Amino acid sequence: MSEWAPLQQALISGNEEELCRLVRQALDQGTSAKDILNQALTPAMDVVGERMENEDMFIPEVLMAAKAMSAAVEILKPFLTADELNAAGKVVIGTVKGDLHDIGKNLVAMMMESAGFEVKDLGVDVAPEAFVAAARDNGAQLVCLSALLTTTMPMMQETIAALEAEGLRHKVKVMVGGAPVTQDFAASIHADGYAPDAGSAAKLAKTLVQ
Ligand code: B1M
Repeated sequence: MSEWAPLQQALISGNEEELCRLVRQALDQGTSAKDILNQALTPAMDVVGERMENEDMFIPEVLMAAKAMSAAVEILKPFLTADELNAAGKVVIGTVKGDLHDIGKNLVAMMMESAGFEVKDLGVDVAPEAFVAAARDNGAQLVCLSALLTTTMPMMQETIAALEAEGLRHKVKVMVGGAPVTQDFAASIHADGYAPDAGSAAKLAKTLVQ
């Protein structure tokens, strides 16, 4: 059994109190924050993502794991450099204009943060120009668009067009998702990627940003 197993089990089961206790204990024993993050927490969050994809874990359990991860990262933060914390890359995420659904988008943002991305969450009802400005100002490598309504899906295409018009399209990858969105739709609007759930979104983000 790996030395990290108790810590990883606490994270996967969303046991925030136990996870924080184990993280503090590991730090007290001289383990580096970087090792705790990279060797224990991040691989455990990958397991959460895979279980979510396979429907072995459900939304409330994933939210508890993500909340435990955030609490653990807060403990580690003072010991980590900015590069170690946000090593995976910079992401801008939001729900497209006209759409107020944010539960799934928040979950995707949490999973991306847990996977080591620096995430700028623009919220809901985000206009194409706001995505463009945020991508430019934050030096994002990835723009993530969420839509839950069939009537707001075309706004994804408009956002991609706005990135193109501003000359940013070749600098950023675009990922789309949300209940009505499909791989075919993503391909039809020339998005770089589509993910059906938050676990696979975080995994795909790593591939897209490489
Ligand atoms: Co709305 N709503 N809603 N709603 N709502 C749906 C989406 C609907 C399917 C319900 C129905 O009729 N059966 C329907 C859409 C029909 C359609 O377009 N075909 C609908 C409608 C019609 C509406 C209103 C128009 C109702 C009205 O006012 N007449 C209105 C629109 C408001 C607006 O947006 N302008 C409306 C309003 C609302 C509430 C405000 C009441 C509330 C939203 C609260 C909130 O988000 N803070 C709400 C809710 C809760 C829902 C349902 C019930 C649940 C959505 C949800 O949160 N799911 C929904 C029905 C349903 O889905 N069963 C419905 C849980 C969430 C974890 O899943 O968001 O799919 P989801 O996210 C998943 C994946 O899709 C994926 O990962 C997530 C986690 O695994 N994912 C991504 C999401 N974004 C991603 C981005 C990615 C990758 C993956 O990459 C970038």
